[in-house]
Amino acid sequence: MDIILRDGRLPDGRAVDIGLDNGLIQAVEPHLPTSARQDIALGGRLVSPPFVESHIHLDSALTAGQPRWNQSGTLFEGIEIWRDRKQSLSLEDVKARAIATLKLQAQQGVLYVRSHADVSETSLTALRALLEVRDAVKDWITVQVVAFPQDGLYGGPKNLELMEAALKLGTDAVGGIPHYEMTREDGVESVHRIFELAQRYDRLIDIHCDEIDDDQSRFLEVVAACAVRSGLGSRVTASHTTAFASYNNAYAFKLMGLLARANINFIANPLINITLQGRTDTYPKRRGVTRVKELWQQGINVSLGHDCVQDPWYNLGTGNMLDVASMAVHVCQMTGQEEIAACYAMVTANGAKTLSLQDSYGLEVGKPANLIVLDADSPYDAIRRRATVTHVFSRGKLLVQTKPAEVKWE
Ligand code: 17E
Ligand code: FE2
Repeated sequence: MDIILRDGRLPDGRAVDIGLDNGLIQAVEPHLPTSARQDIALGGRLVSPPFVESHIHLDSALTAGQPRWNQSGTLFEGIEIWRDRKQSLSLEDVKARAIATLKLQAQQGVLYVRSHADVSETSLTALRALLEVRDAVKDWITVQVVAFPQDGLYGGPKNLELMEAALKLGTDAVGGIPHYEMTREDGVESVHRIFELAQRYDRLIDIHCDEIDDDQSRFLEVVAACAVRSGLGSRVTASHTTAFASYNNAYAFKLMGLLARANINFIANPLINITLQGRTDTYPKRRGVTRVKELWQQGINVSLGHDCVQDPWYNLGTGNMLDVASMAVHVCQMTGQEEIAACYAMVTANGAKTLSLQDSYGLEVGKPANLIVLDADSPYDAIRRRATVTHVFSRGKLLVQTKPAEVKWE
């Protein structure tokens, strides 16, 4: 055996030794009698599958304040600032920021990332750069790229053409933004077009859907209906869906039935949407995060994303998925023990399911040897203290180590 991790604790509480060899998990047992080239004593610490960042915009990461800061704190001012910033993109600029962000994520235990790439920019620089990055980093982190028409599929005369060119360049998924199209009809039409493209090019779907406080923004039902009719189901993801938090309960109840039938994935981005939404409210002020707890109670797959690390929409962000899980626990009022465990699953296994990577993800014999060790004894403890990820193993090798902070009282 190449590496044995001794006396670790799995998220479900089981105490185990884990053996890694040949890039795969070879053994997960209460006690491994064999010896290894490298023996690492975990002392009962949490050993977990890696974090999954199911929703981030790597093309705009680390641009906060360029060319100006978002004063209103709204999605719409963010889109305007980005429209200016993206005029000066170069491959080098996007690649450098994306790789710096991926390193920040990986050192905090993220080994799977789905990034949106804005394709409403005539040279497709953001997209080309992220496709190059996806390839350059594949030996240590898995990246999926979504072709995302930030200015709307019908917001400009060239946007549809650009989307198709992006798919030909090899993106993993088709994206969309129906609530930002000029009319409701354009929004509906964009969803139909996205499904058509996904089927023609055999790609996943991940749509920014109803990211607005308008209780009349109802593109989620269109996405769900298309998922049912096309049979694409679990290959489809609805991101943000913040308007769902503003729907009246009678409609929400009816919609929930359709969603369960559609079998689509949801991604909530609680860090950013708790700050972006509710900006036109006085008091009471809405939280603007989708109905995470109720979706989870229905057995629907929900994962969580950071969305942004220091960009025109959110000038904070650390890349740490425990920050995201902690914010979900608070905003979605998921403070029960099972609910906190569910929020941990939303930044790990549920994220893998959203990315359609569940077959190669998890701490089971025969799976790729991607795993992390945390300075915590349970997912609850990890979220509560935003525990340090002490070891990150990727493709069977130790990739990064971090020492927890040491406190010394005099
Ligand atoms: N673009 C968008 O439409 N929505 C967001 N939350 C971000 C970019 C970050
Ligand atoms: Fe987003």
